[in-house]
Amino acid sequence: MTQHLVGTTEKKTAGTSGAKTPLTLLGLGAMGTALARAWLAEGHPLTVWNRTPARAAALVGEGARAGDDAAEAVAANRLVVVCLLDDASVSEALDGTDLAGKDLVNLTTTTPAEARARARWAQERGARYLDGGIMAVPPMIGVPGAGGYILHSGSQELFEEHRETLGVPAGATWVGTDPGFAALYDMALLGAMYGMFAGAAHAFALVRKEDVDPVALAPLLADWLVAMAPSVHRTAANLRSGDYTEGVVSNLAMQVAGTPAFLRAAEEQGVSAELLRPYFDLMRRRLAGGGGDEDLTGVVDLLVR
Ligand code: FVH
Repeated sequence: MTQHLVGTTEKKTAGTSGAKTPLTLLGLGAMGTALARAWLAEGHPLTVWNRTPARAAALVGEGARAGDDAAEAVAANRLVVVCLLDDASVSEALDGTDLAGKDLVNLTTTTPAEARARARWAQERGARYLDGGIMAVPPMIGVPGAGGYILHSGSQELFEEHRETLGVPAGATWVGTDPGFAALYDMALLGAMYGMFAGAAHAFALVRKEDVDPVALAPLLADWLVAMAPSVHRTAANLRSGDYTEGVVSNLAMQVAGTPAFLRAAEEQGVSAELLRPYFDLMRRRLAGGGGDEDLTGVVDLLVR
């Protein structure tokens, strides 16, 4: 299976590339509305549809055309972007639409298996298909330099055909021909994000009953997380080489020896250690298996069933 990461397409300045591709967008939730505004701001003729029609009203005032129903909105343009709640809502919204000859880009968060099934489903209906995963929150959409990007997978040719349009809301990045890869990357990155949120929740809980202003802790916390984030490059290099002792800075034996202090500190502060404990258990299992000279890379293998 081909897997490539190609350069991100940053938002283009209006008027640099002639006529703008017209498109249809199904789904005007928080994210869909932000996407719609980005395309309208770049001058793309836009047809929108939402299950609750009232959500289209403001966008119509800003230049969008509202389809009477999903089928009519889909019929309006070759390029159809979908940004709905989940895979089930995509089934519901597209039921009864004619997708023959359409280029369907599904930015709804789904699992890799759902994305692959959706690609086959679209192909059976005569559509070309790209899956997508949005690595941004709505305020980052249409804001160059905000750090957001959108992962795409499926036909590279189709991606290239629509690269400019797809790159308007946030940088467009193609991650492989396997239509499940955008969802796979999305789940991996968002999963890591939730791990970070869990760690931050523990940190704030620890100081909650003390005379510590959470606003004073926040910049220290953010800077620390940013400082530690590059450790993923070492993990990745060790996973690739298979040598988990290479370049180790803080070995597992030392780190496991420190874990009881974290549990005692939580106890002292009247804080549940339920977010830390599962990770500490994995560290201890790896140590028991002989990984004392490694860093934390071995935990990855304990997770893979
Ligand atoms: N918002 C965010 O921070 C995240 C950032 C990362 C990517 N996600 C994903 O984007 C998808 C859409 O998210 P959203 O923020 O727009 O979500 P909501 O504001 O809750 O809007 C949901 C839209 O889905 C429509 N909808 C729900 N069920 C159905 C259905 N059965 N049939 C047709 N449409 C349906 C809903 O319509 P309505 O309630 O207004 O009638 C909204 O348009 C999502 O996959 C995130 O994971 C966002």
